[in-house]
Amino acid sequence: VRAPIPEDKFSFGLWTVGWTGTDPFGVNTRPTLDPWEYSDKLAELGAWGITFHDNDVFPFDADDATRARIVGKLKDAADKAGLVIEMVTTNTFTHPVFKDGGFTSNDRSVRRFGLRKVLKNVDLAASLGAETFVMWGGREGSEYDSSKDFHAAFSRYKEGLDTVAGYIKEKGYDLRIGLEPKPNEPRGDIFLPTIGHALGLIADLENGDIVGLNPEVGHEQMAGLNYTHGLAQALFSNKLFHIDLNGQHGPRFDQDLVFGHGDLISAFFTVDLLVNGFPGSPDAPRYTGPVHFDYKPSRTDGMAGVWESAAANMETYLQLAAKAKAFRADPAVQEALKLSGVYDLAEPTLAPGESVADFLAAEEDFDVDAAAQRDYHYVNLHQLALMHLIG
Ligand code: GLT
Ligand code: MN
Ligand code: MN
Ligand code: MN
Repeated sequence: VRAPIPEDKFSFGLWTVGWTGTDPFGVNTRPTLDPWEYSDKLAELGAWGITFHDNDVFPFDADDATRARIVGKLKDAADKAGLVIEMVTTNTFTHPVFKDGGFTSNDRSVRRFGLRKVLKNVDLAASLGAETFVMWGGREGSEYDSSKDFHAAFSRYKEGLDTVAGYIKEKGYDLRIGLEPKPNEPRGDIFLPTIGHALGLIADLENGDIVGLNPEVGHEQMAGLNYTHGLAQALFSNKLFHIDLNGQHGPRFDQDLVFGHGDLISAFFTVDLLVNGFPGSPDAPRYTGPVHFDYKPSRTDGMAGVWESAAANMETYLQLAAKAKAFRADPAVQEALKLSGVYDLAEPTLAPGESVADFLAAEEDFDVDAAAQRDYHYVNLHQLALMHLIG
């Protein structure tokens, strides 16, 4: 498989390769580098872009001068390395002040502080030319159902999102918000646990036109859900603004493995959707944004392992992309897709101009028994995919 090129639009969060291995049971196993050391190395590996939280770059309590100095240094390094800063996000989860959330804390003074931090970071994102502003509400949630007025919590979440989206519009920034769902961890239950929940809230926003999704593989799989289905529904609603690719083994703690190191066949069909689109719906929305990896180099790896695992994400994606292309181009697969009726689903159920009355009155020859016995041959089709994947 070929080496990554800028056209692949591979990007990485600075917090991914920058994770030093601290977890709830142990301290760091790797040193902390400066942000530009991570970005230089990512560029060398063939990445096209980087992303970060405000506090991946400058400390939580940095004054404006310090903030500007450090950000300027990173921006220079990114420019020199030819890296795009495609997404910026805000850390509203590490500092203890956010232990009950940023937008949905029961403490109003915390909510006002959190909203200011996010708005200030919107200005930064816009000034750096980022196109997406991710909002992962990691601490928006609860452990105890007694602890929140949930109606008020959703009202405050909505208020916060509408305020940020309204501010972006008012300033004329070329920025869209990507909500990132996650079912749990660090909170017992996080608000907006899945893609579907987020789509529901977005539909209730006043400024929802610039609010979409940044779905993460592992987060949907932690909820036992199918990531590719989720991407498909987000695309259907024109809300797939950004993606976080990684690996996960079903419902358990958030593993953030290398892409493909979890459910591999699911990863194959995710890439198939991304590079080939929907098989029978050529006019359907397609994802054209960055291929962003949000993984964690395992704690058992050292610094060499950090760069090996970063490269592994891109290598896996490129390998799966090549296989997905070959899968769709294979005449045997095309035959199988037809035999399974995959292309037939795109045909509307009612005829053009057919009224419900006409439809109900129509006398149709339909052999229930024959239709009930139809063999869809889905297993054979899936086996063809598997053979392309492992062959
Ligand atoms: C945090 C989380 C990730 C999100 C980041 C964006 S924050 O690292 O675990 O899944 O994408 O805020
Ligand atoms: Mn994750
Ligand atoms: Mn994560
Ligand atoms: Mn993520």
